[in-house]
Amino acid sequence: MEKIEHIGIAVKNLDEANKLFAKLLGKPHYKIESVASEGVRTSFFEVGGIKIELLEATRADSPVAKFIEKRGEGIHHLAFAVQGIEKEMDQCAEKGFHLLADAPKDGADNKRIVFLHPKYTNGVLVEMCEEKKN
Ligand code: CMX
Repeated sequence: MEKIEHIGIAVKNLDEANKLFAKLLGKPHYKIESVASEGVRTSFFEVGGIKIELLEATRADSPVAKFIEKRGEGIHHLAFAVQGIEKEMDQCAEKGFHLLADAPKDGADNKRIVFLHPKYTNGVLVEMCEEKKN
């Protein structure tokens, strides 16, 4: 793992949360992007080289909708930048972590992403992400 790439925060209403975080951070979000496969609409803020990703569910069976229903709004995941995501996945599996997919998927912000089950990481949903090479 190279560095924290972003912190994901589950919100009920992205437009309202964008206003609130802009007030808190003193600058607006720099982009909004939907990821249909994950059932989310996201927005990004940047603070000191780290991104904050706000996540709003776009359908009832989205992981974010389930999360908010069970636990309310709040920190949803911690994402680490990696180089060579397949190799990192193999190493995590060897170390006993539980990968939530067999292969990386396309995520927001031009990334390939994979998640580790929070049950095996002290209740924290961990994402590994790698910039897509275009
Ligand atoms: N952080 C910590 N714990 C979480 C969690 C999260 N984000 N999401 C779910 N859990 C916990 C639940 O609270 C529940 O705990 P208990 O068993 O103690 O009650 C347990 O995990 C199972 O939760 P569930 O609601 O029954 O949900 P599922 O088992 O169906 O799914 C998970 C859980 C993590 C496998 C699923 O949410 C997942 O695949 N997440 C990865 C994908 C994702 O989150 N995508 C959205 C973001 C996309 C993006 O960033 O672009």
